[in-house]
Amino acid sequence: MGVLMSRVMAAFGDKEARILVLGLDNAGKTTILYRLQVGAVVSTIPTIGFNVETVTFKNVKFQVWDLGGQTSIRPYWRCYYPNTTAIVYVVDSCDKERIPTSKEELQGILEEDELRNCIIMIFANKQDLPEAATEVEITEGLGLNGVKDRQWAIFKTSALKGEGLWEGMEWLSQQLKAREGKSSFWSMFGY
Ligand SMILES: Nc1nc2c(ncn2[C@@H]2O[C@H](COP(=O)(O)OP(=O)(O)O)[C@@H](O)[C@H]2O)c(=O)[nH]1
Ligand SMILES: [Mg+2]
Repeated sequence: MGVLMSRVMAAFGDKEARILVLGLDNAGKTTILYRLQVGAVVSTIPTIGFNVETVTFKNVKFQVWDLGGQTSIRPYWRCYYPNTTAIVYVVDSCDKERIPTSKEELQGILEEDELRNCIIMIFANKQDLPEAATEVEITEGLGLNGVKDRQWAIFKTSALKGEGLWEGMEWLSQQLKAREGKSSFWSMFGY
């Protein structure tokens, strides 16, 4: 495992935490999971046919599934929301036709009560391909500028080449550290 990943993990402290890696099918989520090289990916189909991939590293679980499609399985997603610290939202930058769908799915996730304190990291993936939409186009397409009440950031990535992922993880660990600092400050006053 890379030095950077160790640092990200250190930023979590020893609390149980979850990172959800979400997005439409074919966005590159599974590829990213393998790229992070945190351990063996375990694939399970827990309920009525949605596939969840899990990698556990110490106290942090990375969990991946595809958004979009059947609405009947959505209530089951909620089982995975508790203890979620961050969401890595992956977009296929070349699939311009489905950006509105990806936006809708993201908005749905942002509205989930149990996920309201999550840090949101967007990966505009497949940037190695010439037809990829730019970061600005993805930001607009997902309506990110309207997201005011959350910590979010967007990164250009190529899961295929392993580019941009670490910049994102570095940002995430900074956010976690800042959050940790804040909570230890307030804990002095009994909060
Ligand atoms: N060119 C390119 N292809 C990618 C990239 N990331 C993933 N892919 C390809 O896109 C397809 C879908 O990737 P996958 O990880 O299975 O997507 P998932 O459905 O979101 O898990 C596979 O053929 C990957 O090799 C990338 O950054 N660039
Ligand atoms: Mg997959």
